[in-house]
Amino acid sequence: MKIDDAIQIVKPHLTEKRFDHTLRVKDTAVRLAEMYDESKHKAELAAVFHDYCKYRPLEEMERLIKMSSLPKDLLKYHHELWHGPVASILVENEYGISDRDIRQAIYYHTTGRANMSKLEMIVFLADYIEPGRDFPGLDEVREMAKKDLLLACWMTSKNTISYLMKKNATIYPDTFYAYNDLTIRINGGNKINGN
Ligand code: DGI
Ligand code: FE
Ligand code: FE
Repeated sequence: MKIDDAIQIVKPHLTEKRFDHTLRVKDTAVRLAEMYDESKHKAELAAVFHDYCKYRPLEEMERLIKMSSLPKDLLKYHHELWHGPVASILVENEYGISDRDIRQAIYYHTTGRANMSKLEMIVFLADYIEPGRDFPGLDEVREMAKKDLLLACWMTSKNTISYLMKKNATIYPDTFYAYNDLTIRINGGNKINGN
């Protein structure tokens, strides 16, 4: 699919603010893809569709989770976690985007997971560091994104878990799996001290 067509498809599904966020995630993902030698087109397409279902009615997402092969435990967790998995199904059903790498990057953009591919990490990180975001500690992650993709994703995952725990929110297993897996992958190179 051509990127301009993808942009026109998602636009009516998003608010103006969310659409602008999506375009910034796209540009950030392309930059990361260039830097880390990943397919620019896949990064761009996954980024354009990553929040495609952000504003779907909850009942519609709930129905799709129940009817599809998506894990039912999603329904026990916050509905904020549904839009990635739901979009990964709808982009295929509605627009024939069957590329597994792209669909996984859309699926896991909120939580991450163990064993993220380079493309998944790029979309996960681009969503967090795009220039419109303002989280505590973000500049440090932006700097790290220029040097080390794994470490930048690890910081993202750690910040997200800390933020959620401060709010007493429940944390979806994949969110923890992402953090643990990234820690193990990084510690193979002894970049963080821990146990
Ligand atoms: O869709 P965006 O706002 O661009 O960003 P996102 O999809 O990364 O995240 C949406 C929200 O989901 C964000 O406030 C962080 C939150 N989140 C991420 N992992 C978890 C989570 N919320 C809960 N409750 N549990 C998680 O594991
Ligand atoms: Fe999202
Ligand atoms: Fe997003």
